[in-house]
Amino acid sequence: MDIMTTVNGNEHVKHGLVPMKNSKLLQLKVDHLYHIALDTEQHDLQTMFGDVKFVCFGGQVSRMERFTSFVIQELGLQPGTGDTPTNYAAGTDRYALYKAGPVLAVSHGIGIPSLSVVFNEILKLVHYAKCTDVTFFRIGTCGGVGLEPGTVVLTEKAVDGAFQPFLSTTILGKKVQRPAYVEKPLLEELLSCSENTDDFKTVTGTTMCTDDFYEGQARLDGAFCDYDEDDKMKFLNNVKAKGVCNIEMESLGFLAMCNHAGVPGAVACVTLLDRLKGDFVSTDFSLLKSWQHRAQKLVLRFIKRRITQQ
Ligand code: R2B
Ligand code: URA
Repeated sequence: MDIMTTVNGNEHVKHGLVPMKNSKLLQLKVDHLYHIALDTEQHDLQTMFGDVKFVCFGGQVSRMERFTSFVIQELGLQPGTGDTPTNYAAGTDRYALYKAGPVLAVSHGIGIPSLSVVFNEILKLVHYAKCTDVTFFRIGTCGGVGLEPGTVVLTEKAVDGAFQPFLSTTILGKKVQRPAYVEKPLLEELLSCSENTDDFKTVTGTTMCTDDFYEGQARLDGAFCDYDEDDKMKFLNNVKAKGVCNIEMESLGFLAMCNHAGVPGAVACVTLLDRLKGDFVSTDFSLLKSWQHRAQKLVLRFIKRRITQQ
């Protein structure tokens, strides 16, 4: 297939296509999307993925597989031939990639570095596939700050572990800053998908995105900890006072990359615990699964609404 017609072109934006920011890709004969085991020569990406409108990222493979089955069921789609949805990235076990009608579900692992690799390749995939009017979501889990566990938090803006509202990344040995925010209309549209009859709360707020689950999130139960309970609580109370509702590990990278790519993106995470009350995530996995389903439900309502509006 043709790698690409234009780069960064207004024509792309006009037609709702995903613009590609890297003109060097035009010189490639074949682009290998190495970590998702697809390429532009052996796979007809436009036929396989051209109808995708919603790309949903989430940390775990099994969660994204379950989400795909849920989408298939809720959108009344024909299930595939196997017992489980097809993993299009099965040639590698780095990430998993599922498709249900207009929805692509992608696992991203833990942390911004892991997310960044698959995000790059998915962005190129939706470009090569000539997808139009695509919206990206991260559907995840987090620690809440002063919220009842099981609450869904929609990120308004993301900050790093030192409250900086941008992704700080290193390119050619230099620090580069990329802002991470959610477009207000998209946030409001997503928030409007919560319903009075929901058995959980949905709130919006600032998300703190850290480089680590333990010291990075002021836990006392990591292998390393050079601070005490008082230091921890001082920090977490300050986090709350600064308007942070939840803490996780990818929102900043996700939103910064969406913003930089010119793709609308939003983050919906369910809180697994209240960090003002403790450090341990419950090991009641069936309860955790049912909570994780809440953020998925909300995003799926958004998708259904958008589909019926088309
Ligand atoms: C939430 O949960 C994971 C850590 O347990 C991490 O990926 C995140 O952001
Ligand atoms: N994910 C995180 O990053 N932190 C938590 O506390 C829970 C889930």
